[in-house]
Amino acid sequence: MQRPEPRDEVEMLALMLLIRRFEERASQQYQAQKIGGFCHLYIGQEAVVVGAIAAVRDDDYVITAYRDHAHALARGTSADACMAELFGKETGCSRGLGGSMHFFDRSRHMYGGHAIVGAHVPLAAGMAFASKYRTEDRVTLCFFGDGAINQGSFHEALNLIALFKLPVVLICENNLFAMGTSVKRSTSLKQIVDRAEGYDIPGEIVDGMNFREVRDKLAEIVCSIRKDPHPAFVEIRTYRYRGHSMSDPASYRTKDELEKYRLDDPITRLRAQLTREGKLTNEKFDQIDKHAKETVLAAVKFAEKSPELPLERLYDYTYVNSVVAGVSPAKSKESAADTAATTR
Ligand SMILES: Cc1ncc(C[n+]2csc(CCOP(=O)(O)OP(=O)(O)O)c2C)c(N)n1
Repeated sequence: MQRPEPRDEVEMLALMLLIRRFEERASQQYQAQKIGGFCHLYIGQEAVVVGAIAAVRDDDYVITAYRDHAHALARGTSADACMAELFGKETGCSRGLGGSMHFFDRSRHMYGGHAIVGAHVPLAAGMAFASKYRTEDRVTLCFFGDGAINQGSFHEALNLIALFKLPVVLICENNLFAMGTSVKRSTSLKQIVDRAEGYDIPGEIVDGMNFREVRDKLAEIVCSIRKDPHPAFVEIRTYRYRGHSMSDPASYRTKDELEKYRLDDPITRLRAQLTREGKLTNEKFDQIDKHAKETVLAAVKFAEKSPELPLERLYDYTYVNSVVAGVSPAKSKESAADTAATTR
């Protein structure tokens, strides 16, 4: 089985920068009250999703929890559609109905954005079951936080995933905290990866601040899954620089701890590696960064200008083909056709 062509590392650095600048701008717009509801930022964790996405094909499946802006951006959803979703606008990737925690882009095989901790792991099992049943060689990447590994749904799903030898990479983004609770206080294991052993799923620990390590380990695992479907578990050790959500001052950790991880920043690290190897100059880096900042600013303008979804369409897309099945008689014909088109 051939691995996909390695993705250009400067492009991957640009993607990490786009995510970082997007999140910084989202934070600012949240504080300006342009964004409602919850908002969880991914700053510090960029190498995890970009490394993983660099290791798979565009038609592989991706599903994640609520810290999901980066997963959509890494999959190729535009900054415009992502920002508009945060603003609750019709042009958003979930038509403004999902908000920060429910990004979705079926055309890029990004299946959410799920707010209930651990609840999407069974969905990943179903997606992987479907691809195995159809004898497709797709792999499902299921991202979740360290807080998910003690949920019942996680255990039930892992049992079935192992039993049916489903082609899933279970990616635990271990950023050391579930809200304000340290993993040491919530989990009886010395290391999270040992959870996989209980289900006879092979597991590995990966340095999530190192893009190359994430990409190479994931590429190896994905290649082996395509040859012979089976699950794998990776505990990717990372760190979120900001609080759990916008309202969290993160007073449960020390400045020294934060500083230690900032010094190991995944973007700075990849930049240094590429510069050392003569693949990147300071000028090129500045140019990439400028482009990322401009893209995100343009996305804010796009989101501001975009219309809100009309109130009468609030319940659209709640159930598959609900209008067609006559569940929601209040909907217009136009809306019904739209629903049918999007749910097919
Ligand atoms: C079933 C359930 N219980 C509690 C919550 C409240 N809650 C929201 S986020 C969160 C912490 C999850 O942390 P983790 O899985 O480590 O993800 P991270 O925030 O670190 O990305 C909790 C407990 C929830 N959303 N769902």
